[in-house]
Amino acid sequence: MKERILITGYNGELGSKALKELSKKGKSIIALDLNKPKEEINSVIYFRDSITNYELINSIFENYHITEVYHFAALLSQTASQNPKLAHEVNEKASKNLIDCSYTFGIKNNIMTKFFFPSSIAVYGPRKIENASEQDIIKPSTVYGNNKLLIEQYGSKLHEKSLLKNSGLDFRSIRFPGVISYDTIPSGGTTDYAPQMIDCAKKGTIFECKLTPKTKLPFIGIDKTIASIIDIMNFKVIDSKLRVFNVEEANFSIEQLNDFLVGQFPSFKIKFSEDKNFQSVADTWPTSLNCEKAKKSWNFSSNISLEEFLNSIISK
Ligand code: AKB
Repeated sequence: MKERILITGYNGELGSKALKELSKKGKSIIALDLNKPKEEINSVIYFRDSITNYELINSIFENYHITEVYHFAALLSQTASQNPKLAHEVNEKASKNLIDCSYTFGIKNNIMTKFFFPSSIAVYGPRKIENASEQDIIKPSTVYGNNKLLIEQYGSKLHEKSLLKNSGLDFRSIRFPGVISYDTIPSGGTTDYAPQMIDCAKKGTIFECKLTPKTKLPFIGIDKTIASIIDIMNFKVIDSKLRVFNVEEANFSIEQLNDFLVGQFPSFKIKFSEDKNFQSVADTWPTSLNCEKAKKSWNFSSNISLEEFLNSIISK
């Protein structure tokens, strides 16, 4: 069957770069976002609507015979905390509908519809742990973390059911740490401080930090993020009961990032003014991730030092 991809949230930090990368592979792409494209790619069919428009979603599956889904449309942690009802509609109900459509049309077309779901370190909690593996105690303390965990479990269960039928859903998910882009400054997330700090250092403006200096979290660069998404979806089969995998390139505290930036931009200044809404979330997320399962199941690898990682980000 002709490969047809559906990408939701194609204007976002991950969606926009995944769309660009996938369009280079000559795949037939249907792209959905609330906003119109910042730059149109000729071969892509665009829809401007919400993923909560179930009639539209179902018609896209019906009319375009979708074989792969990359689902990036979501509210991030801080936005979700401020809008729990909307987070439930978008991050949970609409995501479930997309998974159900993938499963139903997979069975109808006798294929396993590949489904990529970007999960998050937000599923961890309530204690801050080091070297967290996928099975570590998971009791999210945020709306967003509960949203993400629910969809991880929903997709994994439907994947197992599909294996028995040899058709339906092939669910694949990566639990992302903070993502650092060099050309997009995210908002609405708890880990946004890292790209925001780097942006302020480059621009010579003071950065007001909502977290304490010792706060330590894991991160990944956008290039490795997109490469990981393409890699995990390129595998014909991922022979693993586990369907959700950790990835990380570096982990560091805010004072480590500040020391590095001052070394590169001596005039850079940071002002700490703790925000409980941010600190209470960061204090439940792991300081670092164990990525052995991703290495074993789909060859994820990262052996970059903190210095090399940060230099690669600021040099872009
Ligand atoms: C956030 O900070 O909300 C996201 C995430 C780690 O999932 N960047």
